[in-house]
Amino acid sequence: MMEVVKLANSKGMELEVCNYGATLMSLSVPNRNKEQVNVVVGLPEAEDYLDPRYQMHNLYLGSSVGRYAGRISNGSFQLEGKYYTLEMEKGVHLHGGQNGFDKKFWEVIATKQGRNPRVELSLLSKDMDEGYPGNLRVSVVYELLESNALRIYYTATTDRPTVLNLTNHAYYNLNGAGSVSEHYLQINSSKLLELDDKKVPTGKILECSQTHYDFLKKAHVKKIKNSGLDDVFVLSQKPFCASLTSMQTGIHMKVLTRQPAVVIYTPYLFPEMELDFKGSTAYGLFPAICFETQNFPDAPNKSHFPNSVLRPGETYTNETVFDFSTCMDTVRQ
Ligand code: G6D
Repeated sequence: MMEVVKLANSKGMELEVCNYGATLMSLSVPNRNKEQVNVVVGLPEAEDYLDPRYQMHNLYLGSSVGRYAGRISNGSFQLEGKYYTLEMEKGVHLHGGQNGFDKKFWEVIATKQGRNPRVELSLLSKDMDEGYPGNLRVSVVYELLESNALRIYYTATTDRPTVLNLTNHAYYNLNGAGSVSEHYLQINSSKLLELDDKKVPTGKILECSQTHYDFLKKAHVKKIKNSGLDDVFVLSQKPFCASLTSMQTGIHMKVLTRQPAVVIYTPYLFPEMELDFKGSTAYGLFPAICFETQNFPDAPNKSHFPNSVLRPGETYTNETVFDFSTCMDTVRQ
């Protein structure tokens, strides 16, 4: 049964979460003039996320993604001598499969209003759910800090060894509409994973300086040219991961995490003709950008990648903070 939880801190930050997919539906923060801007792309009502006209586009707007976020090659992996096969399309398993965590009804298990308001949702992913071994108990906490930050904290435990990689697939646009092409982007990474033609890691790690992906210094998102980003950046100087700034609204967002990588994804276009977005917002080319903090994709099949196996008695954690502030200098686009 669908449930929506709204939270607000004392500094003008508000969010809406629904239990379907433990989805972040909206996140509004004050701009330099203290007006609210919804910086997360979402749909008008929670029920819209069930609509086949939305689901057919596989956008994962604001969703919690798993059991394994990203791509797994050949839709299979071996674990403790056993061979597991997963749902796949064109030889690739993506984001936990057609019925991944983004399409499950999570349970709202706790809500706290007042200072640092938070909501906790929980899911039991049963043994062999979408082909993955182990009964996995997952939880996610969305928390609004009084410093105007959003903290997203995933934890999980299992009763049998399994592979696991969770992330949040929110799309950010600090103008609340239009395009992110003129946003300034900084990525605190000098290395990225080489991907094959199916966007699966080859196992090779490239220097960003060898590509046009070098965002160690802030640059406009439009520097990326037409192909956009859909890449895995290796994080070595943590916790600072990336930042995004809009000179139009003055909103600045810093992304902090201790995960091994961040997948940064800038879709070229949304299917605007078929979808109504929250607030009847219109987006343009390069409408938003995702910061999917996570382990390396396909780590279950690449022994030299960071460990992706969770065993009984261990707790998986993935904590990411999106820290918001405003910069007063106004450079009109
Ligand atoms: C595309 O390749 C991209 C993925 O990285 C993204 O998560 C998805 O669209 C929404 O498949």
